Amino acid sequence: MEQLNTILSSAKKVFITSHLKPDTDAVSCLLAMHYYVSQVYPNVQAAAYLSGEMTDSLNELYGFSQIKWVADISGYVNEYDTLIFVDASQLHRFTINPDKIDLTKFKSICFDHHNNEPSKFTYIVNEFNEPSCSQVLYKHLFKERSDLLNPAIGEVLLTGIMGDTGSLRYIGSKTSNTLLLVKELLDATGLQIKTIQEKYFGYPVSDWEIITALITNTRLVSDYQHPFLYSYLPLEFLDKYSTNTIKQAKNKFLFLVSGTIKGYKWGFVATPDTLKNVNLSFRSGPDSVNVRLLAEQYFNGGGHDQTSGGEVVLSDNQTVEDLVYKMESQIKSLSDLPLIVKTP
Ligand SMILES: [Mn+2]
Repeated sequence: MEQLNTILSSAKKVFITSHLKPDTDAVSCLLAMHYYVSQVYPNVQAAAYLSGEMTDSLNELYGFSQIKWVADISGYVNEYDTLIFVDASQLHRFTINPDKIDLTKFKSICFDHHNNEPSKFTYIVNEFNEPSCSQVLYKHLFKERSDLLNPAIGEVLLTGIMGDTGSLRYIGSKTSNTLLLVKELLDATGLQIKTIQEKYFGYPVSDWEIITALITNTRLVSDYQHPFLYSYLPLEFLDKYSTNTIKQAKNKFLFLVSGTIKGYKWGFVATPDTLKNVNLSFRSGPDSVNVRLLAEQYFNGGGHDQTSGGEVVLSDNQTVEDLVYKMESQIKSLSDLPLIVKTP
């Protein structure tokens, strides 16, 4: 912390950013860091940048309107003497042109929670056992500075934590300390989890239209040793929605159904990416099918044991519905495969 203070005390212009395709935790960390630098070092000129398209579902977060959304950050950093990176720790996660940013020319600071080989920053805090970067920032920068904590910034941090923990659903014994930090933030903000859920994680109408179609198209397959469910969207959805909108809505659907239908521990969703390419998302639970191996071996993909993805090219005149029927019988023909995830 002393080193951090030394760097920021001598800084004049500070550039703060987070990773490409910023998720909720990334945006929250960016805003919390920007607020921290502005409050603690009032003589520093601090700016918050993100590469890519604006994600306006978070626009009620404190400081959101100050974010500069640019095509890529690499064209902007050279006006600054100090760079701060949050919620990732490899330069290529922040810019599509990592070779255009020479970290040795700057003082650089990084806060992260991903387990990977980091780029060379002047100062780095990477706590990869923590489920969100927002809580890493809270612990290091705000916890002991109650003067800096107010309802607005508490809401920013809480929203980031909820973003990376499935609104606290993924917290287990290894990460239960998060709940103590959440308690402190709830006490500081006077907020309720449900209020944040509605404010920042609610469904836009487009999501809802896609989700209802996915629910309607859901099939439960019970005549297999590992019962599963699946759903799909027909190609026509590409006429109405961008692939990005489809992806976001599909993720919300997967979050809704994963593990919620008794007896059906795993499944997949097929959504069109283009008129030819169909994207597959697999989800599984403990003691069920290892969907990483399934995707690797049969569906041109990979990922994690309980969350994976794949891709299939449609043959001429084949519909997505035809494809998922074919997948159903293909999966049912797989009898004795080492595909089970063991409970950790
Ligand atoms: Mn994160």
